[in-house]
Amino acid sequence: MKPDSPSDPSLATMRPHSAHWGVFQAAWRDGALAVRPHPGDPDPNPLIDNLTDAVGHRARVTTPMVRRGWLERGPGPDDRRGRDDFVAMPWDEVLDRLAAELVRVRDRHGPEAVFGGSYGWSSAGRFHHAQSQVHRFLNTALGGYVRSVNSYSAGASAVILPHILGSMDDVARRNVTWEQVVAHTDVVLSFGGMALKNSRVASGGISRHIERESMARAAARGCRFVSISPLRGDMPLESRAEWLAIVPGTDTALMLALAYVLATEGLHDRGFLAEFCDGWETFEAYLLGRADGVPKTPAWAAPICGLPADAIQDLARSLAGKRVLVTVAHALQRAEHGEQPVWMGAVLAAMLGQIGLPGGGYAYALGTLAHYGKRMNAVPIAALPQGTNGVKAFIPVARIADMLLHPGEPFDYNGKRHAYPHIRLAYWAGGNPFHHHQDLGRLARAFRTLDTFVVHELGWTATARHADIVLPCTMTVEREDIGAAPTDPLMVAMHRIAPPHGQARDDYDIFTDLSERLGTRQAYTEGRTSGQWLRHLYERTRAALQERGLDAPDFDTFWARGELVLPQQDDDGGILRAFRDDPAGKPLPTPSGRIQIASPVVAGFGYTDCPGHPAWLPASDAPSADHPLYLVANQPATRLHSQLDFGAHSAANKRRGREVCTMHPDDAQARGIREGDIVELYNERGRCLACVTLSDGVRPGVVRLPTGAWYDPAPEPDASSLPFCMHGNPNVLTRDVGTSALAQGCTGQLTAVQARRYDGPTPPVRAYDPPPAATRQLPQAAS
Ligand SMILES: Nc1nc2c(c(=O)[nH]1)N[C@H]1C(S)=C(S)[C@@H](COP(=O)(O)OP(=O)(O)OC[C@H]3O[C@@H](n4cnc5c(=O)[nH]c(N)nc54)[C@H](O)[C@@H]3O)O[C@H]1N2
Ligand SMILES: Nc1nc2c(c(=O)[nH]1)N[C@H]1C(S)=C(S)[C@@H](COP(=O)(O)OP(=O)(O)OC[C@H]3O[C@@H](n4cnc5c(=O)[nH]c(N)nc54)[C@H](O)[C@@H]3O)O[C@H]1N2
Ligand SMILES: [Mo]
Repeated sequence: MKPDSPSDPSLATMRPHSAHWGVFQAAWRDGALAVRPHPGDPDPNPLIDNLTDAVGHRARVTTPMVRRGWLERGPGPDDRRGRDDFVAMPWDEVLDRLAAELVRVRDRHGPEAVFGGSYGWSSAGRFHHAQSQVHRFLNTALGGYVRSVNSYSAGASAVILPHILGSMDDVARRNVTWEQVVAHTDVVLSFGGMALKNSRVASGGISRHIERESMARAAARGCRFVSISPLRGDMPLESRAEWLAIVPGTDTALMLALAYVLATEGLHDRGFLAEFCDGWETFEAYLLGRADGVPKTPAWAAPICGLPADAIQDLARSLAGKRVLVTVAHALQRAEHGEQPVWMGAVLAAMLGQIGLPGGGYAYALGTLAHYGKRMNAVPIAALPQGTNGVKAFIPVARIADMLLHPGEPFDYNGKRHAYPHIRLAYWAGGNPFHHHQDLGRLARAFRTLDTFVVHELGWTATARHADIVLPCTMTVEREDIGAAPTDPLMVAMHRIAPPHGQARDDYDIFTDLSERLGTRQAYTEGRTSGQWLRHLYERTRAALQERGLDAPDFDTFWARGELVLPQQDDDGGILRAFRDDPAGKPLPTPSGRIQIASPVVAGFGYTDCPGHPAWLPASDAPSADHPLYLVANQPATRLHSQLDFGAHSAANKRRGREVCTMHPDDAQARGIREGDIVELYNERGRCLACVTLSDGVRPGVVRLPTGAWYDPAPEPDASSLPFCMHGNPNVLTRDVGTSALAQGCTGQLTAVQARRYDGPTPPVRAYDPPPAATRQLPQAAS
């Protein structure tokens, strides 16, 4: 953040813009971006500094590029994907070739052979939202595409929550707010913590980061925060939290033991269970051991969780009769059997009887993102309509490699059996599967089965390197857009700050020119330029403001002002409060209309990895003699996912050019590892290097390596060798299996590894260097 004093004459040139990590102001000066946070932001996100040197960085894609093997041999499966060189090509020619390939695939195999899920966060603007753009393009040009459902964020919870409470949106977004925590909560019992690094990010943008001050104010009033996590840093100092350093992946066992104490000491709210819940008896039989012979006592849980039995007992007793808020971070369900802690967290909250009361009950995922715990806007915000998808086939988002490697084979999902479609062409814009997916060696093999892989990117991510056609797109600061999120009152006129880099073009303009070639331009554009779309999309908000008799400036006024404050709804507690106040009149949207402590529907699916009530199911991917450490691969503090990993703030926090992994001093000493050493983390799937820092803020037996370092594989000597990342991408190590047959969510948060000091040669990280460019030896395509 460049500190401009208010008297700085260049202030006038600072213009508003917005990113997922915050609203900011910026100016283009001498080939770099000067940025500073929105003046109203009490706790700005340092991630905005990643923008300063990003625009002209060498990692940017400057011109359309085509992989040499694809150009010379045409579409088809190819082992050279990811290690081939690229040929630069003029826009007209590359779009002619891509249009011809789209037509070939559509006419020969139909749109069910095109994968357009294109998962990813892209950028914050509501119109140039790449994932919406690619969906709209595929719908209008091809009649549809194979889509993906759910997210890497909440793959398990998005499926289990509707069976037990209500939709993700109702349980995470429209539920307990930070205002209520400040005013009412006695105890925040937080599984996975509420790390400020995470809660300063919101999809679509955020203008005021209030989490730090909210926790400080609640703590000052006497609210007690208890953080259950393998990492101390998951709760900010301001919360004055107690830290219970649990063994990763064992929260369900701890919750069961807490429930056991409540149930056997008569501390549970029987009235609440009887009036608002179903299935208590079924669950109680399991909890007390009548069903399986194993009472879930603190003594039973203690060795599983690595916490003393009396600490568990004391914690349980301290909760009864208090306004307790149970939170469960997304991280816990990004793991094998990830449905269980989400469900059991709700059951624990139900036993405490506080669900639906202000500041009490269950706030799934509060503190993991800035769009939770806020009031909802009272007027709609801009969104690009995506059109109609004529293809029925879909996959749960994290089953991408399974789909590509096993076309035609069956998979289970939420009570039904489906079959994987046979994909020939994948189209990605706004996501980085070589960031988000697990077991990257397997993912690379999966992408090699395609005929054609198309990627729009602003940088040479590993995904772009594995593509056949790479189209350079603009960065958010190189175009105009509207910034808004449904839980933030500030709508932002995102001004263009910098000129487009190289030959980069907006995704919208690329799709417009492709649509022209496919004869579907009118359907895609509806006759509008991007500037006309912004005016059109703004109109929805303006009309809603006008209807409420509020200040409803026209577009040009909004644009000149730079921002517009939107009205927000009352802090009404959402569906859980409504249900508590009127259980008969406002039943929950679950099969029984009540909180489902046990679910006959889920039981009826017959999944052994997700039974009909929450249960402790040990993970198969747990530390072993060969791989004795738990790897926590969590969200990075210095960037959003892989975005702008090359940016100033992210780069400044690397060490010796590599990602930093955190290890307990005892684990380091046992391996002869010292502060600042280069270490190798490895298991049966892959290896990676990282620079180590030692800290007693991680539980012994746990190493932390955050996600987001761009994948930088060493050249593979042969096809059978394990991938070896020079930079520190933990997804070479994580496992590519679903959470369960119910949700099939991703399990990237945890895996088992071994670590050793790395004394071998440490080649420089090449992740940001553009791939080798070849000169073309082919005749120009006739177009
Ligand atoms: N091991 C492990 N893996 C994880 C997780 C974990 O905890 N552990 N977390 C998971 C989670 S929660 C998530 S949400 C995913 C995130 O995974 P992604 O959302 O795929 O990650 P991003 O890095 O945000 O990818 C966005 C990409 O879009 C590009 N982009 C930005 N703006 C534009 C644009 O305007 N147009 C185009 N065409 N491209 C653009 C960026 O350069 C970037 O490459 O990762 C998941 N992966
Ligand atoms: N700076 C930054 N912020 C982000 C993101 C980012 O990439 N960068 N990504 C955003 C996105 S898309 C999402 S979905 C959210 C994700 O929010 P989360 O998924 O909750 O975030 P993580 O940092 O992966 O995990 C939070 C903490 O959970 C702890 N944890 C891991 N496993 C266990 C376990 O088994 N038990 C317990 N008790 N704790 C465990 C870890 O110590 C970890 O630090 O974050 C958002 N915020
Ligand atoms: Mo996420």
